[in-house]
Amino acid sequence: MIKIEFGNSFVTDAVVDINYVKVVPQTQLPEFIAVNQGENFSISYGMKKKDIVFGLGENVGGMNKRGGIYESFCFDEFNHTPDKKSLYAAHNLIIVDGERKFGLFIDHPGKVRFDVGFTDIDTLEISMENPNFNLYIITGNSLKEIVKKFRKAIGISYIPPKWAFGFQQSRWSYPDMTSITEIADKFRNSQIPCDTIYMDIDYMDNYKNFTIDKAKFPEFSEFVKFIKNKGFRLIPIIDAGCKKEKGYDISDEGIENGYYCLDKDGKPFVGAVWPGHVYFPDFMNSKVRTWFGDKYKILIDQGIEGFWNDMNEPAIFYSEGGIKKAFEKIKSMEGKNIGVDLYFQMKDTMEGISHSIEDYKSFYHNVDGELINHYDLHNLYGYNMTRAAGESFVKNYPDKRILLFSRASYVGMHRYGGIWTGDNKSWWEHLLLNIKMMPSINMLGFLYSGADVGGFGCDASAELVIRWTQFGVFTPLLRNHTTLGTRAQEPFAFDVESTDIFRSAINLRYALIPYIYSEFMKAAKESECYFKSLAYEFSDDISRRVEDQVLVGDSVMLAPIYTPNTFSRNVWMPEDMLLWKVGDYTDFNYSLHPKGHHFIDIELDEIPLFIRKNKILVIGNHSHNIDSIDQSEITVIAYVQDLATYRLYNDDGVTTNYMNGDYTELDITIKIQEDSKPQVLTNLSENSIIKKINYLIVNSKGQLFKL
Ligand code: MIG
Repeated sequence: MIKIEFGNSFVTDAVVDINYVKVVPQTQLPEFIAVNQGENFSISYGMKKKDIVFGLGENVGGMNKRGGIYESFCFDEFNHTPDKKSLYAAHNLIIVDGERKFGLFIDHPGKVRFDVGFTDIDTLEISMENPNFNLYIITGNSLKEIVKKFRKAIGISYIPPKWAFGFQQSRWSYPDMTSITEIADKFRNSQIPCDTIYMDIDYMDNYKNFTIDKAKFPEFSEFVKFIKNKGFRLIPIIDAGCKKEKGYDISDEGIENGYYCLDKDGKPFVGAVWPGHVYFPDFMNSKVRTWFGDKYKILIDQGIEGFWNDMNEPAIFYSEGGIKKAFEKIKSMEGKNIGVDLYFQMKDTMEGISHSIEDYKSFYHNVDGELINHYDLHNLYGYNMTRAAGESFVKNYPDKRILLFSRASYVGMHRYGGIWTGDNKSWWEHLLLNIKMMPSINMLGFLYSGADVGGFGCDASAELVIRWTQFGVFTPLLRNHTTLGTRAQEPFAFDVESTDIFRSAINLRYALIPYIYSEFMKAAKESECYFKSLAYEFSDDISRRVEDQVLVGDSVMLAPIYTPNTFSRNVWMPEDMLLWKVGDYTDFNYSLHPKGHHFIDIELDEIPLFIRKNKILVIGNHSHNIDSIDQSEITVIAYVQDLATYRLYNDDGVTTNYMNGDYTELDITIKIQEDSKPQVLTNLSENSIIKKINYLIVNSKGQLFKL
């Protein structure tokens, strides 16, 4: 990977391992990349007809980004419609996969625009308002190799505790002890596994970060224990903005120490979010990160073990200055005959007060004594909020894994936490968007990620939540979440039959933990992806164009259903495959299919799971939560033509001891010669937690061997 510096770029700390980077002068820019110094600074590449363009992480559009314009500008975008150009993240990695294969990472904290053959069908043009940036060029023989090189340079992905791979339930909000307890009991009574319950903004005292509303939770730490005894962990939300209020320690301390962002006059910048007026911590300042990060301890001391960081683009409903101007404008219209022009002006004035560029340009960060305008560093804000928490966890609790994920992100934040994909809607289109986004997000190292299952905005039908959950079974972060005032969408919120289907799907998730966790951990350690597009592993022309199937780890392919009233679909099998339509996971049924196009029936209660040729899937048992799973028995499910091997990784799931070699690797080898019985070999040791291994091995003739 080579690095070329343009102008004087801000140090983002996205790339951390310089061993993988060679700095070269601009004169060594490869001849296929052109630099254009127009009104906006841009670089461009002439795409070939067959080039596929992957990347951009969390954004709209497909896996192949060709034909669209995308912008990196972290934004509180609650309407993920196809006309949008950005969501909450700035993931400036783009990979051209054609005869020439290379990746470009534009390390730049301001707005970056990617025109991927929209304006001119064959031109990839990347432009910036500000010409100070570092360009990284990554070459390799395959998409996989390019991603791996890039990932090595940006550092190892965040590792959550194992219980964070359980099913998680959220809504805005379960506001108090009664509602949370009720949800916990409903999970247990309906015998649906679940590990966590989320606390959205209403748990706080007047939306003040790190406080608890005493009326709703008189004895908070007792309540945390009470819920934990039922087998659940509580996960509170933390917002970026801190309430401006004399006497609130976080407000006061921040002001006394100059920890908040400043306006042009050097006074603390005041915006508004939930509690009305707020200050924004200056996360670009390392002292502020330490200060804010250590505040999480207040909740950790009360028994909390995980957090989600929200509104950190940052979202600003309005600023003091912005709303003043808006009122003046509206007042000036009062009494006038409001026709088309004024009508739209009035509407735009009110809508324009939120997340306005003018506001983003009106405050400053103190970076080592130098004041830098927020707009120029905008995309680093959420990243550094999550970094604040992540760094403080490592410092204060070096042995413990704490769950952490964020809404906004930039490249490099994957070292500190995961991401969820923000405010989607209960639309089928957003289930498909989720499927397409997962491989892209993984390329950036955000392995611990997922969408709001069932959709955040709007009311959801049982069928949508079922199909979404059936895909979510495979996303590391599996959380059902919805907004204020929508129809209940927990797995027990619909009819009895739906509840049964949810139970089977979620039971499968828990049974799959050995595989999911093993593949996740190996992906993190080896700078690999957990979710992959087919193009990642297969180079045939059809695999390269498939947009609605994904690979999960090394052994599994998915072809989810993502449209209503749909009970069959086309599936491209890039090689011979075994299909297991999973209803009840204890019932192994299967069919073999040769490489090619297939039209497959899939009932509402079935999850189609494809096992690749000469690959192995390992499952265990479900339980009501991760901690209580009996790990002594596993079942190896394999489709073997001649030879299959698998390495099952495991560790204690809660400490960081795995970093010092405290983990286990079970090697499984299965050999089949002609029609004979499979030969099985493992390195299982006597002191292993696993005491019994069952085998379900299918050979190329479709014969099943149960050993
Ligand atoms: O804009 O805290 O994306 O998950 O429920 C609303 C309330 C603010 C946005 C988050 C969403 C959360 C909600 N928050």
